[in-house]
Amino acid sequence: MNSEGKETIHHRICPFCEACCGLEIAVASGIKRIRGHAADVFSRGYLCPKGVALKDLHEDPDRLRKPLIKRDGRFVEATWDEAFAEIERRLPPIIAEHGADSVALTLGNPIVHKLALMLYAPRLGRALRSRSVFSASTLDQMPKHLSCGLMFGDFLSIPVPDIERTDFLLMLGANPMVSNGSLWTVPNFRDKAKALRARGGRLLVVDPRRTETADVADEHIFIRPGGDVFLLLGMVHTLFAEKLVHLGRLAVHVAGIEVLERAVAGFAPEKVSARCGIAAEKVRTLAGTLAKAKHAAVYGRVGTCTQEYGTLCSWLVDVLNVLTGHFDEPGGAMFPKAAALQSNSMGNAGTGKGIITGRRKSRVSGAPEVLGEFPMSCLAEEIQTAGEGQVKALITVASNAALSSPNGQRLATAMDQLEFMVSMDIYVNETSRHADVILPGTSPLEDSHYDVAFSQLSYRNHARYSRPIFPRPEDRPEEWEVLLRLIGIIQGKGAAADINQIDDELLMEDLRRTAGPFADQIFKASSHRRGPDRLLDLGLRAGPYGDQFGMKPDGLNLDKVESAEGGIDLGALEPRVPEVLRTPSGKIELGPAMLIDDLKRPAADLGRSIPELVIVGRRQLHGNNSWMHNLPVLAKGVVRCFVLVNPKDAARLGLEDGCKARIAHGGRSIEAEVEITDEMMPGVISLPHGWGHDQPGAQLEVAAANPGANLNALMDENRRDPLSGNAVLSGVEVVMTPVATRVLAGQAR
Ligand SMILES: Nc1nc2c(c(=O)[nH]1)N[C@H]1C(S)=C(S)[C@@H](COP(=O)(O)OP(=O)(O)OC[C@H]3O[C@@H](n4cnc5c(=O)[nH]c(N)nc54)[C@H](O)[C@@H]3O)O[C@H]1N2
Ligand SMILES: Nc1nc2c(c(=O)[nH]1)N[C@H]1C(S)=C(S)[C@@H](COP(=O)(O)OP(=O)(O)OC[C@H]3O[C@@H](n4cnc5c(=O)[nH]c(N)nc54)[C@H](O)[C@@H]3O)O[C@H]1N2
Ligand code: SF4
Ligand SMILES: [Mo]
Repeated sequence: MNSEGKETIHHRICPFCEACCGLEIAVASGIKRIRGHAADVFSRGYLCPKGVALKDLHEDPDRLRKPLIKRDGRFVEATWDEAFAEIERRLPPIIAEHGADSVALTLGNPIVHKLALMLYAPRLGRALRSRSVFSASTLDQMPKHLSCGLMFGDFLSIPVPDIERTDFLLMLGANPMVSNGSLWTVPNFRDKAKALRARGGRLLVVDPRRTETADVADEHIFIRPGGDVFLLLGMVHTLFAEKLVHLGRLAVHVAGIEVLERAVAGFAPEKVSARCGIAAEKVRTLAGTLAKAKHAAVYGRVGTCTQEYGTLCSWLVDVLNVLTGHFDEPGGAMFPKAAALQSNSMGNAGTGKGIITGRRKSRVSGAPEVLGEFPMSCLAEEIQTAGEGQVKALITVASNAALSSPNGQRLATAMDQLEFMVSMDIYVNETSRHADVILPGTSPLEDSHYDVAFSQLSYRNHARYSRPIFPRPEDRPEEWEVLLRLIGIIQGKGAAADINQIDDELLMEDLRRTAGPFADQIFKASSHRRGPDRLLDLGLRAGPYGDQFGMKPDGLNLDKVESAEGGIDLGALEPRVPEVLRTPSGKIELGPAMLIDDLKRPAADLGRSIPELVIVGRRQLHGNNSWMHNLPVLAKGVVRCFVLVNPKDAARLGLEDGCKARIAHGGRSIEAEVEITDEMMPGVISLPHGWGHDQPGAQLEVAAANPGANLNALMDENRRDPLSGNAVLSGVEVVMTPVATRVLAGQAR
């Protein structure tokens, strides 16, 4: 820890995005400097502007340090004991009267970026035993979980491009130059793309916007929003029609190829061309280039998931990888093998139970459960519709659903109809302002960290751990301790229950299930650690590189990972088929019945007319979804919530650069400033999500000064991919009209 005045250097993995950069933080009675950690084995010194903003987050006066309780409509500061007492007073009676399902849980994106939340939020879910669980996954990547679950047998068996060895990377609906990668942990994409091209490889981007990533690519192709399924089907069709299918080593590990070939028969390039906006010949060329490349990978992300055919797109991306012989091969799409807690390296290798979805249907819309959750976009109706199982109380954990989910206004109204709401959050923001009790999280610099999720999605295998940099104020519990307190209350043990005992009990339950007769022995093995660190140590020791509790003395444990400054490199990705598979057949399922059946929808949709104007989203380097607009270093002097419009559309609609325009859909509208640019495909406009910080009662001083427009105010809560429940957040038809022709001359953007 830092001693007053004297500068000390610390290392911390950045908690903000999936790139998981190693940071070097200089401390001398406060944070002096943040830069990339050059000796980090994984990110090698890279960082983006958000990494530097960790200082502003740590010091943000709006970041909550004390619990808040709402009294007579106003938040007042409370002690932790008072806050838990209030929860104990109000939550259990609701469960007693209306049952566990009446308490909903929403889980937000930052959970995966905090070890304590990642490992203990699921424990809260299990203790609650409510079916009313909702998360950011159904606003983001549930289609990929589902397609991978069906193909490979585990929701978390998600392949990533082996970028350092590939010759051809085909990227759809992703902009890693800004997002820094997603479901693919790949810090410093720019240099990796540069290296790919320098060795003669090619990067091709398919996106309705000529993005920052398209700018560093060899080629960019515009696609009609929501048209990816048609492009991908046309490519698969071509592979079969032109006899370009080459399974290679995987031939004996693949099932369902005949059913797949039959199912795509109606999607010849000529048939799909109009719906994706790409010439038939181009569709064929793309398939041919992919098939002929020595090492290639197809990668699709947010743009391919947040649309009505999300699961089909996610599936077809990997179908293309498999059919062209690039799957599970160096330079292709490969499975990482994480050091700790990766589900597909546990249990029997090569076969398993596969996945099940739809064990329950949501009460109001009948949406199927996937990965134990219902679609986030169903939450409002579950609160507002009376009847058995109606949601009466809500616990949010690092979730800003009121801004991040479609038609958040309806959800905000619904939140005010709840009998009780608790938010675990670091701000009073658009969501937590509706809560009765807010339980603040710690600063990332006050807790330890290890990327359990992202090491399962990394371009290279590695193990890296960060210690806390600053001591936590004594009266402030860590977030896993807060979760255990809530568990104690839900279990009827009360707010004052011994959380260490609860923690031990929960761990023993897990160990009895996973380690059987060795449970007691393993329990003792990591008794020198507490909480998430203990779970992590056990995960590392039992993992594929682990010391196996002494049986492999050279193997990993947390002591070893902790003492390796800059982390431990575990090498390039290696082929994992068939060991990685957990399907009942022990094969890669190319034609799962659920997906083949769903092809009826695009087949019926081939002739749909193209709307005049649709809206898509985008991300911005200086923010992170909805919650980093309050950090001065990122907000400095710039207005960024612009709607991008193609010049042809601007002329047709009478829009001038810098003017304000109204964008309307479904009887709702927002206003945003226009930037005219040919980087947009004609007929498509783009607005970033996560803005709209003008809600009364939020305490976000910096963000409120430049609130921006909320894209999700336009989105429909009823539009989903029916298989995964993922919200449709892209390609929504809108009407756009100028509000004022006032040109904001000279304004900085
Ligand atoms: N239209 C449109 N909507 C989208 C998207 C889109 O592309 N277009 N993208 C979607 C995607 S990919 C995602 S992941 C979701 C995200 O959806 P959410 O997870 O709901 O949203 P975030 O904006 O990430 O908000 C995170 C919340 O966690 C809080 N928080 C931050 N750090 C901590 C912490 O350390 N502890 C605690 N307890 N709380 C913390 C923040 O204050 C904030 O309230 O948004 C989705 N919404
Ligand atoms: N700076 C920054 N980094 C972030 C975040 C952030 O908010 N800011 N958010 C983080 C989160 S939670 C996530 S999930 C990741 C997401 O990371 P990415 O998946 O890279 O997401 P985006 O940058 O939104 O890129 C999505 C692209 O899809 C395009 N698109 C929209 N509709 C379609 C379509 O129908 N088809 C195709 N082919 N393309 C389409 C959009 O124009 C956009 O360029 O980023 C993470 N990193
Ligand atoms: S790229 Fe992501 S992980 Fe790296 S510094 Fe930026 S926000 Fe942090
Ligand atoms: Mo996300």
